Amino acid sequence: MAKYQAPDFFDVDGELSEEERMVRDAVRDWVSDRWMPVVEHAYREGSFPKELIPELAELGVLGGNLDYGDFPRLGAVAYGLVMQELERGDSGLRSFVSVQGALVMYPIWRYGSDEQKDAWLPKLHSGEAIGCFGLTEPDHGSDPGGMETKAVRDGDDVVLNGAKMWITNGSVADVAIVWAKLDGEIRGFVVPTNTPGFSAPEQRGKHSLRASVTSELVLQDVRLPASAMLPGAKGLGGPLGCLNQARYGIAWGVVGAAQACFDEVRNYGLNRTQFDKPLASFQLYQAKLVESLSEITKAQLMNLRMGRLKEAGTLTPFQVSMAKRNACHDALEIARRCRDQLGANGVADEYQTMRHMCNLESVKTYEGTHDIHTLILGRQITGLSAFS
Ligand code: TGC
Ligand code: FAD
Repeated sequence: MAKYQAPDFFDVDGELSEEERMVRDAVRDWVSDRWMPVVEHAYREGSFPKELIPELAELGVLGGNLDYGDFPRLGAVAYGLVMQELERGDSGLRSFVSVQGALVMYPIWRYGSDEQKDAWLPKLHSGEAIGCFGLTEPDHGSDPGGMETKAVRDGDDVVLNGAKMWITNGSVADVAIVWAKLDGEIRGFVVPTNTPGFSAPEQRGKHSLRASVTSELVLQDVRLPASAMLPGAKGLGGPLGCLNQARYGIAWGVVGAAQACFDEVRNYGLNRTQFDKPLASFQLYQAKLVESLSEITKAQLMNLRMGRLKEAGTLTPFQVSMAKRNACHDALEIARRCRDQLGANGVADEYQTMRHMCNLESVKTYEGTHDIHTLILGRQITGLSAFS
């Protein structure tokens, strides 16, 4: 495989601090050296290479942006670059880190008690514990407000009953953040997965995101002390506040996947000959490369601006929706175009493009589908809701 050359047509690099470049390069090198040799095997097997978790933790990327203890406190742009480099390796790798940081550590950090923070954040940062985030249910995906999972008070305890579906890391998690209605109000619960009544059967048979564990969560009379509830989260705004963090990471991440496809196809076009000339010498082939690089560049620039707004504390959820929607759509189109440019080789696992293409179908779907972000933005632009 040719050495990876990240496309950067508008010199985004020149806008980064030395520290941001160092963080980016450390993750880029780790992905090249440690992840790329194992990813195809993991994807074929349908498993996440858990043995690499300590190395990920060593890189400081698990919740590394949170202001807690001796965490590295990565800035928003540095954190985004980490996501970009991880997803260059595979969306499943970025998903693992996103869920752990943005969907498990973030809610504990933002909404949790000091006891919850001290019990879980250090272990999750060091990779000693793995977490998952249970919002989606079999009958409530885009409309999580309709969830049926219930919490009922019983003396000093709460008892949870219900089911979650499509939960990343579910079967390998030590702790689950479970969202459930208590007296009709959505609340978050920190559930150790060894609690009696909790189970997480793995969902097999995915054509996408195969190097990532996806599971149901089944909660049957799961009894917890009332202190397991996140005190600072009340209503749908609780989980949605976490999704803002994860969607931010996805907008950056999918650029990495698109960059990987582009890099692969540019090399391929320069090296494969048809009609006695390199493929890359044909106008149609070049037009496709230009289209892909233009879309990558636009997404890179939007992400950089988004990151700077986040650092300034002025980023809105609507800006995050636009970036997530735009980047996922474009990355998937780029992956499909690149797959076409590889001809028959594009369906072989010797090349990575089709793996990215299949993954991006999930990434476009989770954390709010393309259409849901369209409706979120449509409501923001017009003041009129088209959800129902
Ligand atoms: P709506 O009336 O809009 O809002 C209800 C309350 O929530 C507040 N809110 C937000 N707060 C923070 N951030 C946001 N982005 C927020 N959006 C809304 C809102 O202010 C309101 O608060 P309050 O105090 O007034 O009650 O609610 P709605 O029911 O009309 O619809 C909301 C809708 C459709 C936009 C939302 O439900 C949505 O985003 N649906 C998509 C669901 C989704 O994204 N699920 C993701 C599951 S997790 C996942 O996929 C992980 S993949 C991980 C991986 O592997 O990487
Ligand atoms: P639905 O909501 O049933 O939507 C189906 C289609 O209808 C979509 O095209 C949608 O855009 C469209 N639609 C829905 N409502 C409207 C409307 N009002 N107007 C017009 N069109 C509409 N969830 C978690 O909680 N935690 C996780 O860790 C997690 N990981 C995931 C990992 C993978 C690999 C996948 C695929 C999903 C994961 N999810 C997770 C679930 C994900 O967030 C949901 O799949 C997503 O929110 C969409 O919900 P749904 O699949 O039920 O689709």
